[in-house]
Amino acid sequence: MSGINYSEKIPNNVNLANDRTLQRALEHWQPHFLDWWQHLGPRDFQTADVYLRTATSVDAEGWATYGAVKMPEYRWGIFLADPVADRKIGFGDNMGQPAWQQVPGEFRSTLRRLIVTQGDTEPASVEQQRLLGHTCPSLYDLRNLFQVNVEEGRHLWAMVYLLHAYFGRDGREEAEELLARHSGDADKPRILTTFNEPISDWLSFYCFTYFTDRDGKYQLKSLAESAFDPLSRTCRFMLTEEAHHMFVGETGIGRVVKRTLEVMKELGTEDPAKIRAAGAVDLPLLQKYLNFWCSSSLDLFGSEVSSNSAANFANGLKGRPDESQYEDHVLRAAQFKLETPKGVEDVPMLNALNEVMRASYLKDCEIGLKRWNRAIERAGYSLRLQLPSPHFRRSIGAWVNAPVTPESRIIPREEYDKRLYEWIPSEQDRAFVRSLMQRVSEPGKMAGWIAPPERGINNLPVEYEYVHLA
Ligand code: BYC
Repeated sequence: MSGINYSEKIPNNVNLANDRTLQRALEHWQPHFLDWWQHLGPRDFQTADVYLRTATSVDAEGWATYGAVKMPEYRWGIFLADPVADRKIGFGDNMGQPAWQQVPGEFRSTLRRLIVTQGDTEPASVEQQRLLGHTCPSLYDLRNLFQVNVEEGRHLWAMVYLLHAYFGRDGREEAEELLARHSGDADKPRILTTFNEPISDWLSFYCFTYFTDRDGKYQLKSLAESAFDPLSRTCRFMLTEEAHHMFVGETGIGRVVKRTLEVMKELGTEDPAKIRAAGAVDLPLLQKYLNFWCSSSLDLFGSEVSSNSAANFANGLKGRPDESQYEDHVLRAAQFKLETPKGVEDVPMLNALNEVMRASYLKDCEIGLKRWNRAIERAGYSLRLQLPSPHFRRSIGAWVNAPVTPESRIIPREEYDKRLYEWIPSEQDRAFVRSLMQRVSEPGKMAGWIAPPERGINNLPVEYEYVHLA
């Protein structure tokens, strides 16, 4: 089961050849996907040879092979993690019953909505990043961008497979819609807020892969717990790819910090203006980018109090990440102390699961900050990068539009409006970052605002020609 059949038009490990109707439906969708990729995927690099990894098996050992591929020829396919024998539902009111191999009628529209929402983010991120190739800081980074992009494309395939295989005509229509909505489109935007934000510079790309892909990790982990087994297996495999995306974010920001510290040392100054004049990203500017993307990504967990999340959990559709680490898997009696602008309120735990997940996500976000701050400390500077308060700049939930500073202080609205661009990038800040974004595409060369990575891809040297520009 683990092996993937690459001899078919759509590589897969789901025995697609045995289900002619499904195979035909997906083969009908395939050219629409390729057309979307050509028009809204990475612009101007479709003929380049990119050193990409491709999934060849879904088991733990060596699921990937590496080689030069032109992106439109990447073998996007349908890969599910191996089934767990006799898998049982691990949480909610149906706990202990066999996992579902089909969609129960009563949960059809909710499950479809969850799958569509997940699926919508994947092509959205490719659209957001489509122009970044023009300003890559190195071929190493360009290759990583494209790796992320093709894998997001494959994650779209994963969700489209579920829609086609389990949701009939509605599912096929939703699959078409996934290619019809576009990031930032005034009439047909992507579903979730963050996926309509432009990513027009590499600092944003690293922050997005650090914060937003990490939301992906948490959402996929919670869907991997689902009683709907095909969804669980699909998400389990997607998670193996997600790790690299967060690596790109964490090491990308780490390399920016490293380069900035070098410039600070060379110049003997912490003055942001002098650091900018030397062509590097001053740390307060980086902090603004962290504030922007972290606060935006926090919205992706939904409202603090959510009847959707309560029903999804009770019905077994969506669990908590790593559900087995908890003792109570039913949560009918548990309460949660929720902080709101009016004070602390007791709410049923079932309704507070978005907040529970947001809190564990934030803890995970701290890991990179600790590492970057260690580098700053070692270099002898007192500044520390921080995560913004989870109540800062929220546009969903209990803290929506509340005038809260990144340090969690509630301040008068007027002061907040006046000071907002002390905390997130102003147009001037963005223009400066854009001015740094000059393409560097000679093997081994690096833009001046970012340090080289510690090592290359798949044991190759950093100087390797990861993208051969045709
Ligand atoms: N923007 O009860 P509520 C990834 C909607 S990232 C716009 O507060 P609920 C990736 C919500 O949809 C992971 N709308 O929250 C990363 C609902 O609308 P409907 C993506 C929002 O339902 C990088 C209404 O508000 N996966 O994979 O408990 C690159 C009330 O909802 C937002 C998923 O998100 C928002 N920020 O939870 C590539 C998993 N927040 O349905 C990929 C699937 C909420 O009433 N989605 N709304 O019309 C879900 O589990 C849930 O839909 C949410 C919201 C967690 C998003």
